[in-house]
Amino acid sequence: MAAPAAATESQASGGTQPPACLLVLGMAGSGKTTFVQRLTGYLHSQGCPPYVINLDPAVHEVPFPANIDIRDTVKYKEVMKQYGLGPNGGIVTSLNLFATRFDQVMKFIEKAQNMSKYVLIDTPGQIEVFTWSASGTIITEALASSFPTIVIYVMDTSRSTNPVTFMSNMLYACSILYKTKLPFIVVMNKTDIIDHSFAVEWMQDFEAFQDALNQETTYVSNLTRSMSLVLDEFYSSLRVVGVSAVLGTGLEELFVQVSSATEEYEREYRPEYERLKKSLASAQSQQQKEQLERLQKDMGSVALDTGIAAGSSSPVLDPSDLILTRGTLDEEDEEADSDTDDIDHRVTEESREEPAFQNFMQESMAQYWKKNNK
Ligand SMILES: Nc1nc2c(ncn2[C@@H]2O[C@H](COP(=O)(O)OP(=O)(O)O)[C@@H](O)[C@H]2O)c(=O)[nH]1
Ligand SMILES: [Mg+2]
Repeated sequence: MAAPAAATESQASGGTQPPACLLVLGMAGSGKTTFVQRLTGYLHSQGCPPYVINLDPAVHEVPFPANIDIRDTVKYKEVMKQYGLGPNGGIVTSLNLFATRFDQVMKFIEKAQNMSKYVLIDTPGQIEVFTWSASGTIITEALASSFPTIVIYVMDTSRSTNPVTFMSNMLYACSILYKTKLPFIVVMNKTDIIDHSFAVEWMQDFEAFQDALNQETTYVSNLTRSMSLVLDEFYSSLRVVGVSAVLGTGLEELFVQVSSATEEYEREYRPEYERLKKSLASAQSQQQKEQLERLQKDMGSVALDTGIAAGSSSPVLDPSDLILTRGTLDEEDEEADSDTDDIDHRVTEESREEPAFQNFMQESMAQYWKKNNK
């Protein structure tokens, strides 16, 4: 019962404790969405309802009640069509558009902090869309500079029983840890299929992992052997929890780890962020501004060419305002969209991006004016 305990502790300590943001990352199919769904249900049952954010623009159905859903803001299929992008480009661009207005999301989280002790954030299916994109960095840094933010790396235990696969997954986890530099929990999911004890043993006992590797004869295993030495330090401080998102097992243990990760944030990250805030405030905001400007320029420079005077009293400020307010555009049927998979995106995406976006902006703007001038 760590969740309510954590909640009670913070209430007892007087002032409002900022909510802990759990950023759920993991390979496609590892069970992130199912995990967030299960966690949401669990926290509700503990009388500690979380604030839930869906950042996957391409998910068909969100199986949990999302307080903020990127799909309400950016229609990824529309973005695909208007930019002439394939599915991956559409997802990345949608997240970029959303990230330009993440300040608004931050305000919502701040408002909700008296009601929710936890903010759960589900991310796009393909992990690299978030972990290796400018928008993922902007979102992570925005969260981590204000709230205790913990990375929850979900892995599919049943697909990691091969020592080489396991190691690749762990290297990926390690790279995310070093990139985000945030408190980190590895959730070994799908323990209803296979218990995660084999993985824990591999992490704690170097010999056991070597024995497993010895069954492998490929050249890859030699590389893995030397790399596993490197990973030893990573393993030694790693929080690992076995969970079944489907059955809901392991969640109490998870919240014990979340409490300890939150403490780690307060102890090690918060002072660092405060120090950074003070000494680098201007430099940092300048850099963020530049990043945002670059993003906005990449996607929305055309908005400046539409003939609206700079000093105009128009409420339209930038492309993402339009995205946020343009309402629902026509839904397209599945068959028509799937044709775009045949396009060679490397050739077409960049060349089409600007004119397509220009059309998109003009259409959106027209709709926006119509709506607002009624
Ligand atoms: N057996 C089992 N299957 C799971 C578990 N968690 C997720 N899944 C399944 O794994 C698949 C991918 O899950 P999803 O949550 O969509 O993964 P995501 O792409 O990471 O969001 C779905 O078919 C889920 O039903 C689990 O704990 N046990
Ligand atoms: Mg998902």
